[in-house]
Amino acid sequence: MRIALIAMSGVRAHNPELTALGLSLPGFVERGKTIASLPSLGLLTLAALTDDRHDVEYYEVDDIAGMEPLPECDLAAFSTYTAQSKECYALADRFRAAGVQTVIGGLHATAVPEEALGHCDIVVAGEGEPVWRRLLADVEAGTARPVYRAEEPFDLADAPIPRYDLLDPARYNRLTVQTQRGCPWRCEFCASSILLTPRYETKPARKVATEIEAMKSIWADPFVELSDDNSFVNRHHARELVAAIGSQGVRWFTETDVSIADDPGLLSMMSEAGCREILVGFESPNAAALDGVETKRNWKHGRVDRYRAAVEMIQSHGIALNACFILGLDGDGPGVFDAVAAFVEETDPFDVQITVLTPFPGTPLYARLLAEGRILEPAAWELCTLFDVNYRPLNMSVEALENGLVELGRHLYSRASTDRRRSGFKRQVAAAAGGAATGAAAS
Ligand code: B12
Repeated sequence: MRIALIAMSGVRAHNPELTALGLSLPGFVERGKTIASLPSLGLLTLAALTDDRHDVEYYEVDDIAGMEPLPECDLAAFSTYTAQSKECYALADRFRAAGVQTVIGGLHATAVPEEALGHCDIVVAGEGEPVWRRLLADVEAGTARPVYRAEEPFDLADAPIPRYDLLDPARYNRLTVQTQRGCPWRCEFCASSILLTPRYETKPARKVATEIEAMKSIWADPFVELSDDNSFVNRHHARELVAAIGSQGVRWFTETDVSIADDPGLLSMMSEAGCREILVGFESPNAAALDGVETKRNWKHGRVDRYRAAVEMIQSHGIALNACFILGLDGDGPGVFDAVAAFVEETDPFDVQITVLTPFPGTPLYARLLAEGRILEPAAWELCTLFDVNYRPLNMSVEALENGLVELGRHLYSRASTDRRRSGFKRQVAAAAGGAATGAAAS
């Protein structure tokens, strides 16, 4: 069979003011450029599980959307998130009209498989690896079912090496590798891999090293982004993982939770192993807003007192921090914009990310806000960009949240604020190095 793998990549924002403003501000542009050009690791993974007798082509949506006629194939397989799901549906409709079988997978199809089925022949809900080979065999035999869903969580020890060789490395400024799935914390808003797997799963460290090696066969000195939700929950695995990545001599970035600041030994290892930046979801600097955000143990609420010290602890190891805040949480009012600005000014994280609370389908947040009659436009998935407001905040108006996001963005991503944070980071690194040197001299 000829299989076209189609990645609905790119970044999206509908709010015209934020789009116009955001795209011209230094802090936003830098991160925006970086994240806008990442390939679909899900599709590269499925490609690796595809028998050699099939022909596989990998496309980014921008390559294909304007193509007339569409590339010839027997099966068009799409991977999409929520924000681009409608664009994905429109493209799948075109393939179907041309007589091509279509399959859609990914986080959005997992959350609303029935909706996706309106635009394709087959939907894969949940992890792709356990069902992909069966699905291809059924398509060949003409017996494919409308929905495939893995029965058991996938064991990442069985993960194939993603087909990085299908990519043109010149198009990307980072490549991704995944070292774990799931997260023990159940944040109400989380629309990430906890929707795919109920367990916290880790990939054996040596396997991660092998995958990075494969990446290096197409790009000698890649910047590696771990496509993880929370890399270092299992501290034993974390140490093996960091050592394995370190053995590859690459620079890398990942996402983890604030408890990393409790482990200076691991931070030192990470720094030596090439970790350049980590992203941590602080969500809000206010305790009241964090109360109940993590639904299992109220974990984030219990950590807020240590947020300020955490920034310095992380950055003093030479690891830049991207501190993430969600604007419009139920426990926050209009004071949150100044509170975030003050937190950032006091602590100087290298990067800051501000987004608005976003009710993604399949999350407890979406179900709650829908039940409370607070979703403005149900199923307006194109607004699930993290920058567009599609719910009624509890303690401020929609306009106050939209304007607050834009104003805070204008402030935080201004050249002055960006330079200030970058100098603050350098100061923290230098102070720690000075302290270490003094300590060494004294001992
Ligand atoms: C890398 C990444 C990106 C890359 C994606 C590159 C790409 N082409 O896929 C880029 C930078 C383009 C990106 C963009 C955006 N992203 Co993003 N991104 C991530 C990130 C960090 C990792 C995702 C990843 O690689 N996972 C690993 C792979 C292996 O998992 P997977 O894709 O889910 O695939 C598995 C299954 O889903 C399934 N599967 C997936 N596709 C298919 C297809 C078929 C045919 C089959 C059978 C199976 C299958 O099988 C795979 C293996 O099991 C996550 C956060 C995180 N930590 O996970 C956010 C995340 C996915 N992004 C998010 C968001 C909101 C966005 C943006 C809207 C941001 C914006 N404003 O523009 C855009 C989305 C635009 C769009 N396309 O709709 C949300 C999505 C939530 C949601 N449910 O939609 C997440 C979860 C982060 C968050 N804050 O919540 N992102």
